[in-house]
Amino acid sequence: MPDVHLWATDGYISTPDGKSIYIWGFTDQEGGSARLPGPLIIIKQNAPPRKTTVNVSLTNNLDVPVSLLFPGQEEVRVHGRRVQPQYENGALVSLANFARPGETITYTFTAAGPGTFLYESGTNPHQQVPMGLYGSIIVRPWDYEPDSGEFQTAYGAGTGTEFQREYLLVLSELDPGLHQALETGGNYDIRGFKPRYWTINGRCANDTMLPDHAAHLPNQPHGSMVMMEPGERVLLRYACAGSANHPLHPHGNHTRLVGLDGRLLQNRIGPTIHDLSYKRFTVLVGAGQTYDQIYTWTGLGFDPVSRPIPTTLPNIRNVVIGHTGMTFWNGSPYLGEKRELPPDVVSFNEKGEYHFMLHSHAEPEITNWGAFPGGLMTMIAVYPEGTLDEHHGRLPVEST
Ligand SMILES: [Cu+2]
Repeated sequence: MPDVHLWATDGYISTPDGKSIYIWGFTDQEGGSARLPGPLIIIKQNAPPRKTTVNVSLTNNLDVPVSLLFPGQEEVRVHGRRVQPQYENGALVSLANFARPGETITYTFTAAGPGTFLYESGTNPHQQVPMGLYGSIIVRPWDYEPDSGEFQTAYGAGTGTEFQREYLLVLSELDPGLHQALETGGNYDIRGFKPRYWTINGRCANDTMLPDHAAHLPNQPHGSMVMMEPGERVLLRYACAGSANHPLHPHGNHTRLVGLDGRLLQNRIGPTIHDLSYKRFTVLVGAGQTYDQIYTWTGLGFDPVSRPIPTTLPNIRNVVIGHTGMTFWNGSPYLGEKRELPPDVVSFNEKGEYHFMLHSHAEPEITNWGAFPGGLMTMIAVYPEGTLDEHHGRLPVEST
């Protein structure tokens, strides 16, 4: 039975335009700073008929009450009793039992189905969730087995959800006015909420493309570069912890939606299986929702013999070789083939891979306080076969 301990506390995050923003959030380290998003909880289900019961203890180091909601999980209890909305003097003060400042409270739930889920504060959620009190949960099917082909799946063997690599992108948006007010004791009217920053895994572009555990982003440990090889099935998990919907789309190929809110898009009526998965160019990631998708890059129009270059050749003036002295161009339009670059030109391209965007189609969301590029934007990098390190796109079987 997995046991998780979270601390609600405060801390600071960085934005690529040099700001430091005060947040509330969760950490799994006693005495640690708040992280954005909160620690990822990964649970592998027990083989049926055994239930998968999870204990989450919450210690509240903030000076306001904090609680946890587990949307999509079943039998959520606190100290053995069903979780309840909390009232004081007849007024609703929390959607769930809460921990007062300094208290520890233990929630228990049953992870009844595989998929991607959120957890977040249910106390003043309009304030506490945008401040950063949210995180996500991955539930793996009981037969999950990494590197096993048919058993490395999102929803179980035989569900058509096999994958080779997986990436989790947790979205949110942030109004610095709210954060400043809570840091300094100022006033803030939530009805005037106006986001200036948009985050994937707690980072704004271009920090989204930096590696996990980048040293200068200690409270934003997760990047969101999607790194893959041609033909691989990549499981893209989107989770929207914000209060707005965000239209995300990857370039290259469409995604196939296989799961929504932790529900496999499949109907089983007797022996008949109806496949309800569907392909999308842009997925409108709804507030509070999660989307599990399979993405495979084939290269539009790519054919190794008749059309080996699945792209229009860039004009040489547009490949940034020259006075800037650096380029993403690898010297060749072919995946994996390199040509010599002019002297003094540095290429960021490692192995002759292709880079293209995955971003929000709502243009204000790809800025940082009005400056492009920023916000909900990251890159997909397709590496030549056999050149991408195995550790990319590998999340543990279970969190420890
Ligand atoms: Cu685009």
